[in-house]
Amino acid sequence: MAFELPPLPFNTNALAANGMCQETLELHHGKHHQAYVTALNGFVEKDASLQGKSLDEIVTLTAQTPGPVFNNAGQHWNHILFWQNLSPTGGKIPGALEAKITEDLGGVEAFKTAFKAAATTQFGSGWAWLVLGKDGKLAVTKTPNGSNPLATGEGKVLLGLDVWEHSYYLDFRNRRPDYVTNYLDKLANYEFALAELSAA
Ligand code: MN3
Repeated sequence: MAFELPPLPFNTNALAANGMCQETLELHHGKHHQAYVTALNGFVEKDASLQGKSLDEIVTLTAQTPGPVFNNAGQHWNHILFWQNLSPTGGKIPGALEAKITEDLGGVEAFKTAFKAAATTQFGSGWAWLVLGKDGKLAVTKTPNGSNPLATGEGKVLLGLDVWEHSYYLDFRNRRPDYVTNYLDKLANYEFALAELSAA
């Protein structure tokens, strides 16, 4: 069973008023994410040891020797998460999540400061994450390129922000910090993060 590009959970113009335009979503989902899926399927087709494995299994299996299979599997995994954690009504932190953020990270402002620092200091391409660590506490982290907290064993992902240039260049040009701030204030689906936290 080949891997498939999941549909976006909103229309491609649904985030335009919140700082992510239709063209960004069409290219990012329809071209970039699709390319990772196509490449991954090509590798699986040629490698019997990968056939029948779940995406999580492939990411975990290839994490120790990162190469093209890991990069494309990781990016497929990351983008599946990414679309779910964007919302046209994003930016509002539910009370139960805010309480956990305050307890573990020192408050919403401290969380946003830490997340912005992770996202803007990730040199080159990569991702910033809010994870529930194995110690049961929230943590902010970052990974390069196609890696993620599943690969690094850093815990369960609640939010992940793509900081590859293709995710923000049409909307924010070179201003990655503005893209990150906009994401935290207007796009981040904190309801999704809370649902993931509650299911953990
Ligand atoms: Mn991307």
